[in-house]
Amino acid sequence: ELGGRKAKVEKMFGLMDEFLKNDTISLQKDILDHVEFTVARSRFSFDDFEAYQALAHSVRDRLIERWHDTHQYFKKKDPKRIYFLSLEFLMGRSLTNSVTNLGIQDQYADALTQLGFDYEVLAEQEGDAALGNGGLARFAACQMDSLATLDYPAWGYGLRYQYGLFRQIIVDGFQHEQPDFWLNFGNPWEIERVHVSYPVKFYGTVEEEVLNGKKCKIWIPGESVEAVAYDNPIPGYGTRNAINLRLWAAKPSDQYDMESYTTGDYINAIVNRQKAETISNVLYPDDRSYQGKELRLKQQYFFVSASLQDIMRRFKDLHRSFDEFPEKVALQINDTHPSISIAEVMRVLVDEEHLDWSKAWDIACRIFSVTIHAVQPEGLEKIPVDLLGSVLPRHLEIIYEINYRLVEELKKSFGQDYDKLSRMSIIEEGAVKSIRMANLSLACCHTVNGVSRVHLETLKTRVFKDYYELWPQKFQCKTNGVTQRRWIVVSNPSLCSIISKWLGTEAWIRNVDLISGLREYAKDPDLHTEWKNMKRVNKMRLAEYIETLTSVKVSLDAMFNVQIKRIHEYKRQLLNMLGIIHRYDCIKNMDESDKRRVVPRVCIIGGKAAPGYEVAKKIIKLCHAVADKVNNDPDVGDLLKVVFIPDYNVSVAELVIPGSDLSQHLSTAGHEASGTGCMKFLMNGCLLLATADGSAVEIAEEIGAENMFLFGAKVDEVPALREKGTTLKGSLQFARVVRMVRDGYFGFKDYFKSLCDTVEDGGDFYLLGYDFASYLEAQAAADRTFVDQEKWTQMSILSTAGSGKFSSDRTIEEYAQQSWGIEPCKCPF
Ligand code: NTF
Repeated sequence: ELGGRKAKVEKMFGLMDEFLKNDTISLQKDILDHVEFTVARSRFSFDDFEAYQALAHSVRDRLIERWHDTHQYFKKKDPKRIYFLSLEFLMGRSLTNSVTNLGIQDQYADALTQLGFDYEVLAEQEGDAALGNGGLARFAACQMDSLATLDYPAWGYGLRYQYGLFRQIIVDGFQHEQPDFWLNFGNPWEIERVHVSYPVKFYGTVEEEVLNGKKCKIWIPGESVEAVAYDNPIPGYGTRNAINLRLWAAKPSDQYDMESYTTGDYINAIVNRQKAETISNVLYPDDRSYQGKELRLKQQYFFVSASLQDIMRRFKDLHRSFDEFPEKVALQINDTHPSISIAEVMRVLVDEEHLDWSKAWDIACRIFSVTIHAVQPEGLEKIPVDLLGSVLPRHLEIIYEINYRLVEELKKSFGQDYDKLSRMSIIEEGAVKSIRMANLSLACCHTVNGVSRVHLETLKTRVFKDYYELWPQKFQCKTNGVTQRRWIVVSNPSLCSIISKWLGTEAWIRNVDLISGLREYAKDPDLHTEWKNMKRVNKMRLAEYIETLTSVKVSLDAMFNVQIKRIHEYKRQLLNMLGIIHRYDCIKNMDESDKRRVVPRVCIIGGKAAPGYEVAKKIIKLCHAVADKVNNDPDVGDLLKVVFIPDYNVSVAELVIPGSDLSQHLSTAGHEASGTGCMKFLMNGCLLLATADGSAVEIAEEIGAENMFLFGAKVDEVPALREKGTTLKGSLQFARVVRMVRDGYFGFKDYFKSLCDTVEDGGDFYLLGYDFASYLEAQAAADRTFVDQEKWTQMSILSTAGSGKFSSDRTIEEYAQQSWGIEPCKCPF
């Protein structure tokens, strides 16, 4: 038998080429084959989109090859694996990133040119995979790139939403949301695994049963939905490793609702079955609060349950006893969203594997670590007890048991300090009794990570103070990072060549510490010339894009001043707008000779507001109202232009960031957990104008505070300033610009009234009034520096040179060593 099988395998190998070939002719042949057999178009007539599809499939073949080899190798070596659970991944486009990481971009570009196509034009055909809202989700994507590049045995697990983050369209200056039909034209980057599927159960009751003389609980679920795997290979750079991002889609289950078939209501039975699919239908578009939605809870449990079944199956293939589980498995919970996995692991170990509670708990405590991405307690999810009890009745019992034991333990430390006990409890008593998912994570995880030093401090001293005092060793700082592959190599190829040329090596693409070697040349006139040319070409590309989208023509000599991120009150896009209004007001009051000294500016703003977030939506409208007035004012001309870029997403960022001179990060100190956008700008040599918040504090340490424009209240000043409340008055300048908006200078007087109220009338929670003067001063400093182009370019070079620390490669190394205890496992070439 064995001999027969071996012969078959040998025959198969003989039939296959050893590896797919990457010479120009082979690539062309592959692309044409895909045109004809995958896309099913004639190879004599196909358009750019079809060419993109064929190209993507030929890249996908190469990815699959590596991905198979990597998994074969992982299986053979059986290292400890990290499983990264995240409800959101913001991957953006895959083509250019994959081709770069595979190292065959030039070959593809040649192959396409010879076929009469342009690689860059085809790359533009791809839509973004936007299965996430903002920072948290994009950071997850950067981490996947670093995990693959650094050869870590890692898996990502998440949800395959049918509709990703909404598309933003602007009508008369107002945001409208439209569904993101990202799968309508197929997705060449995923592999549907119909045979990898698991049932996920909901609702029902819990019953008691006696097994081997012991009482046990069993869950009799009321509904079952099938989770089907869609695999997305993630290639590393400069390695053969390609890891897997496995996203689950909900499908009706075979066992589901058999009852209705027998009642004869065939049509309704089918329609009801289809409802199962709604679980993975749509991403929640609000990134800060999602309290108490049944569908949200079902999404969380759905992906967690399927992932854990998959992980346990893989473990059990090779191991008999769960004693070894913590040696083979590390589970990372990305924010509190997947914390139900703690209860699920306990349920499986206790109810299905029949381990003792204390043994199961010990295992759970050794496998889980969590990263918190929010600062405000509102960002931490709470689930009403009634809801959890109805959707996952057994999990609610388990959480009660965890909490009972936790409180017993806390009593040993804190006696009868009931205030403290109730703050630390997983159950929140109150009008709506709820489960605090963060506390569930704190009780179990061996590590609780903050995403910057300032953020960790906030977690320790405010958000989780009680827990920190009890378990200080659990709290760790893992400052975020971003991948230089996507954010320099792919999105700014000219900068990439300059860096490699001046460092004399491309090694920085895998080892970004080397980038500090640029410091040595920060004053070199030849480097300055190359640097300025690079910036100008990138600005030109951005200017064309702006003109196509908004019909606004902008001057390349102006300073491109950018703020792109989700619209939030704490991120203070309104401060930016008020600053712009101030600048406009000044220009209006200048004579011609003063005007000659004004540094021309193009102010670029982009970002989405959560659909129900009224204040954020008003800020978007204000941008448009101000832009309308300013851009059409002949007194102003090229001295000031205001541009709102609609539908901000990852690929827009890839275009905007390399073309920016100055970027703005204006959060009220203590509110931005880290910020990762600033790191992308930093890498691209854009100067930062920022508050001393989140990672900006660490950036200042790396590049020197003199190389950026810092302003505003410091983290520890904010609480006292708020205390002063009503007695705090912004400057006269502040009052004047707010008055302009109030008086309808930009129209829409009634509509903007409530927006103005947020920063006046004793409110101003985010301290715009207080910070305004210092903000204007920082802007003025930026103007003065911009006039001195040598100085500006030097600061720009020093920004890139000091960005090494902010690579997600460094972040991942820290996680691997300090939280997960995993080692690289490099697939041999
Ligand atoms: C974000 N959080 C934080 O607001 C950012 O400061 C941070 O850089 C990123 O996470 C990544 O850590 C979120 O996106 C969320 F979802 F929590 F609101």
